[in-house]
Amino acid sequence: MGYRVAVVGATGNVGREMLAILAEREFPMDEVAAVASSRSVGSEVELGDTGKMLKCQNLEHFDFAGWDIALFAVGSEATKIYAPKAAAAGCVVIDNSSLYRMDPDVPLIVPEVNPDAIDDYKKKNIIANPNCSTAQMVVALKPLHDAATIKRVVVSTYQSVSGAGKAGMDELFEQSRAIFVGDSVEPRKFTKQIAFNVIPHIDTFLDDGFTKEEWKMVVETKKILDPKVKVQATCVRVPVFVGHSEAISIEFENEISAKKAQDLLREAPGIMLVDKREDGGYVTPAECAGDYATFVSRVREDPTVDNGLVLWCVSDNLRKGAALNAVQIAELLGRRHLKKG
Ligand code: 11C
Repeated sequence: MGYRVAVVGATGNVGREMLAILAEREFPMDEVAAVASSRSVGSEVELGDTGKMLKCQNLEHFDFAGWDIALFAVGSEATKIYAPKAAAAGCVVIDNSSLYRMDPDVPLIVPEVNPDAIDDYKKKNIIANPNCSTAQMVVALKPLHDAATIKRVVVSTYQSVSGAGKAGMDELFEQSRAIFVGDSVEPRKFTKQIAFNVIPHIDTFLDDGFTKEEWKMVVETKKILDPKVKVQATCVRVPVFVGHSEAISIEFENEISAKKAQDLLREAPGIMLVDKREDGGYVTPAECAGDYATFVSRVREDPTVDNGLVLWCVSDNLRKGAALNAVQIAELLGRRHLKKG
């Protein structure tokens, strides 16, 4: 016996990956529904590459009663209306938007890092999925924090355009083409030209000069990993289609060598260490797209602080950063709370 699972936002970048990953990981499902806004009603999406086509159902009229789990991948506005309805109907919502992440009654989960926090999910029947740039970072930090206690993290991100949805991907493609053929480039989704450029601005500006994306990395890391860890982030959009990269500097309470960190990272769940100190002995986003792992490379000691390390971390932002983490949460929920069969 399996679950009845609804994927809400099934036609978007993340929703499609959710369907693909449910199929790839053979999540036990008796039924799966593709749910989307009224614009997509009648269109079909495939369940991964199983050949099984799902007709999109209208979110406005979808009855969540009798459904076990809903994976939400719609913006905060739609989530605000429909997630509480689903939760009240007895369906556990795993939400990819930022709406509930900092709600004290909603667990914010990365299964490799804080699985026990899921036990609180019944307070609202909602579980939050973190921001993509946070998810991969905390997976890399966890084994190091357990070994030597992290005091402070300084991170610079190199985030792909798929983090901004299909419109972001289309804009990179169209601007690249326009530049090649000598046409003019008009930014639409992004604030400046993204093709052959980098933009130090993701999400809205806050009063202190940081952006909301940077703030999310601070507060979400504290909630998932440890409230005592200080984080300072600069988030940058780069002309890459899929895969976020991060250069992370970490200061620890206790001594930890690069060798010890490599040994810990090699064994840690969800991590693939690729760290040969030679040409090409590291991972780039072009190689991580479509993969599950959080890749770590270039682990080295930071000679400018006591007990410091620096590393490079890359992951598929649509997978570990969104859809994979959501399906892993569903698997964890199934193992701990919603047992079937
Ligand atoms: C980006 N990280 O790359 C964002 C996308 O809070 O879930 C995901 C935003 C979020 O633009």
